Amino acid sequence: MNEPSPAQLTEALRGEAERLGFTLCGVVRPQPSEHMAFYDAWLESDYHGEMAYLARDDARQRRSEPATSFPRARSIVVVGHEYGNQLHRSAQDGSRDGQSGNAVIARYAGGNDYHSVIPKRLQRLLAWLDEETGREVRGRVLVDTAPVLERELARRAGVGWFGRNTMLIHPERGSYFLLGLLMVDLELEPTEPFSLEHCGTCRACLDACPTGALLGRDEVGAPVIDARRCISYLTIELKGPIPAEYRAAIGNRVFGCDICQEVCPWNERFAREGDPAYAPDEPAESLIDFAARLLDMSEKGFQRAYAQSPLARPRRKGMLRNLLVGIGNAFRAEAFDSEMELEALTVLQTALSDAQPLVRGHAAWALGQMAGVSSSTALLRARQSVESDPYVLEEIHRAMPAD
Ligand code: B12
Ligand code: SF4
Ligand code: SF4
Repeated sequence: MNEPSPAQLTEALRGEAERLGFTLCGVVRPQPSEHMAFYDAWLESDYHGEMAYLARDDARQRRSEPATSFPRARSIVVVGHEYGNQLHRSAQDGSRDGQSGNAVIARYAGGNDYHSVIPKRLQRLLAWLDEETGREVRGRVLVDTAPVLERELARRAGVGWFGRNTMLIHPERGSYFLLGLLMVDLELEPTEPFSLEHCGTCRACLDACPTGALLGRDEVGAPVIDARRCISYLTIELKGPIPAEYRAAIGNRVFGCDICQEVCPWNERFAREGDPAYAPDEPAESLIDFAARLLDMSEKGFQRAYAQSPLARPRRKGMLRNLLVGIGNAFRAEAFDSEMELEALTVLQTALSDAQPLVRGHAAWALGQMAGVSSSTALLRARQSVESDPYVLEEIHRAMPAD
């Protein structure tokens, strides 16, 4: 049997990738990054906040030369895995205006963690390459597991363009897809890069971002984000308290944010149902029930319960912090019946004596938002008399009505 040519292999590979659920797939050579000057300037502006792993010098070097992550690499296969489940969810639960009592989780995170879903399938793609070529193809799978500018490679592989919201967007699929890479020691034919930019004069994402994280394009056309303001960063990556100025804008989003994708006309028109691996098992849960459940768990119990879910990342205390911000927002924004109010107060009282200062501090803030409820002030006063943590005392002080 004749060995397939690089072009035949690429074509067959794309077909196999599609069978594995990767509706987007392209191939690039492991050339040095073209975007390091932009990346360095972005770090220089401190837009990465506490994500120190992005700024480490050795990792910076490796970003500039993708091949350092797998020196044998002759080709890089880039795949996109769609997760656009519950496409019309925001219209149903009011997640866009933050007025609902339900906890909103970003679409990519409702089901299984993509860091385990995508690698398993890319390993199957690698095994398929063995069969197809009749030799042992060596490869490395990367899904956020090495310092690589994944979107730059994906654009070069033809997967999409950089939208003003910084997301890579495909003209027939939108942007609800995750990226994965397979580096191989095999020569494949590179696919056509994506060279057009289809945002035009649209600014919908910039106008909709509730925290002003999207700063528009710079002088060379690169989209800029101040990650420190992004709800995704604030609810997933940030370890400590959420800065008070952003809490109201977070609404009921307790893990990540999809607003700048929800308003994008390319998603409104083209996004499809994603892979079932990312679909949530349960319908949306109320903020109060969710918080009550986590307050009852230890960190170990939480890690067990969320072992397969992206929600494990911020840990129990981070998720509770986010839920308490959501509860404060929900009760400030809407009038609830007295039964719900009582349920909220019970949860906040428990949170106010949690072992974690981060949880107690955000419970105090949430009580401060329930300005019309007299018992919320009584709870704050009671905690103030026994609290010793300076951060929590500060939150209680700010939450108390002025005398
Ligand atoms: C750090 C990080 C974040 C940070 C910072 C986000 C950001 N926009 O940089 C935070 C926590 C905020 C975040 C949020 C989200 N993230 Co994130 N994140 C990453 C991560 C790990 C690194 C990104 C990075 O290096 N950022 C720094 C900037 C400078 O790099 P960049 O975004 O690649 O920017 C490029 C452009 O600016 C471009 N550029 C430079 N010069 C020029 C010039 C021109 C003319 C042009 C057009 C472009 C251009 O080059 C830069 C480098 O390639 C990547 C995975 C990875 N390893 O790449 C996932 C990744 C980008 N995230 C992803 C997702 C899904 C999200 C969220 C949607 C999750 C959610 N629902 O909450 C949000 C989206 C928020 C948003 N609008 O960006 C996906 C994006 C898939 C896609 N279709 O684009 C990725 C690729 C993860 C994955 N494996 O799928 N994320
Ligand atoms: S994910 Fe949300 S907060 Fe972050 S840039 Fe987009 S709209 Fe703004
Ligand atoms: S909302 Fe408009 S400006 Fe923003 S990424 Fe989509 S098309 Fe581009």
